[in-house]
Amino acid sequence: MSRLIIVSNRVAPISEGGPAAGGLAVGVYDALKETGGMWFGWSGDVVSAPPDGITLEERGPVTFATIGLVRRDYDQYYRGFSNATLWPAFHYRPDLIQFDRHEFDGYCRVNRWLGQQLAPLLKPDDVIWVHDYHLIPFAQALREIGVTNRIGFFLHIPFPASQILLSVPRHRELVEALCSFDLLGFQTAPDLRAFCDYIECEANGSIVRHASKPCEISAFGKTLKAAAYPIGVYPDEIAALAKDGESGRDVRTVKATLHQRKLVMSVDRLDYSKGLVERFRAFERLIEHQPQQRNNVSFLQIAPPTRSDVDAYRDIRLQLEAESGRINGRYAELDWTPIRYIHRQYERPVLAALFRESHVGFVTPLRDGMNLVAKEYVSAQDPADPGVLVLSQFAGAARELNGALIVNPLDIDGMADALATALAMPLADRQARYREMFDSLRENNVSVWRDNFMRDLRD
Ligand code: ADQ
Repeated sequence: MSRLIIVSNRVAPISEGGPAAGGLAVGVYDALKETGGMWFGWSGDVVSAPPDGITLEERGPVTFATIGLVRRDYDQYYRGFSNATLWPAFHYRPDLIQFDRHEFDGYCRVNRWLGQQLAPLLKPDDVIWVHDYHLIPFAQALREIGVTNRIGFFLHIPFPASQILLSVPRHRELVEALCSFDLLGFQTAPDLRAFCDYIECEANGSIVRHASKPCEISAFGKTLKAAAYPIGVYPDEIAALAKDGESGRDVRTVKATLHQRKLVMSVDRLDYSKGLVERFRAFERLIEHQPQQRNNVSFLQIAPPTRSDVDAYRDIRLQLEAESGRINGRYAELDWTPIRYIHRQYERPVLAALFRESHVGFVTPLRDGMNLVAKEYVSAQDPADPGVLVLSQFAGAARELNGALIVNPLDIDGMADALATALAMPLADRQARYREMFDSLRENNVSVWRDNFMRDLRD
């Protein structure tokens, strides 16, 4: 079989079977090991002078190919256009979009430069799979220098409705660039629909739709295919990690400090798309309106900072610190802190074990392509005494996890009510919901996501 070449902004720091590896990284790495191939992307280093070339590291049949970025490229391509323009726009926050034409030029320039670095390493029958919004112009860049290999693209974040996308200057160039891929993958059917709507209504393109095959798109003088491929996890592996971690130090500490109280838990990157402020307020509403919950339930929010050099991320951090301080100041008692807000990264086995310990998984993003935390929470539960997932209707995962209590993350009272329902839910109901969700996670695990995408790309 032909080699697989994965291209992503960052190359995952894989230590085989190691705790840092998330579902996506493990799924993609598995595919690479099966077919042999290469994982190419930014090393994560900002370097003082343009790098001499790519650093290659062989691990069995897989080559990790990484390269540093100079400060200007980092600022324009990564911090600028990717994270201050595309990320807010694609998460339906046009109010947060910052656009600078030099950053857009830098974004396109870095994509071309990365393409030029990769091209000499390619073999004629390699299949290339590009990931995420940092690399929208990557296929176009490769085509311009004569690369004819099959190239697919998977968008991990939502694809916005046309009216939102139109607020991004140069949107037409972005969508035209997307049409240089052979296959586009989206997380959910609504994301695919939003893309098709742009093609038909804004780009004068045409679409042939099929019931169980990717649709065929003609636009900008190109033809390509597109479909939804919801990303999954490996639920059995997560369940095993969670069980193993039950007696670990961190879990014992949390249990000891809970003193039999119930635990509501959330884990996110600290990002304004994750709905953290609204979530804190919903927990406050619960203890405000239901005094019997006070001193009987604690909320643990784990959220390590990310992208802290983008303004909007500094703002959300300050806002959350203020909210948790205010709520705790108002309700805390000598032996009870309502909200435990922890600003750091935990390893996967610890998170899995904490998920298993908690009575409610509270996952309420304002927008999210999929949200793997929701799937990991369900996977980690004890089948004999599972917790309840409270999930935002705006997470891609809400379309699959039918046993969750689905909430609107802007409806603070509705979220507080869902928390109360979850905390009081009888065992039989919890078990039925858990079983349905676990079975569906097993059926649509991350291998299924990867294999379906690769089948359609090779087709
Ligand atoms: P993210 O926005 O990062 O991913 P999510 O899917 O929830 O969102 O998390 C990705 C991984 O990071 C999960 O495996 C999770 O366990 C881990 N993680 C999150 N917070 C953590 C923490 N505090 N400590 C340690 N690990 C943590 C993007 C899109 C999502 C999409 C994924 C995959 O935004 O919508 O689901 O890609 O496609």
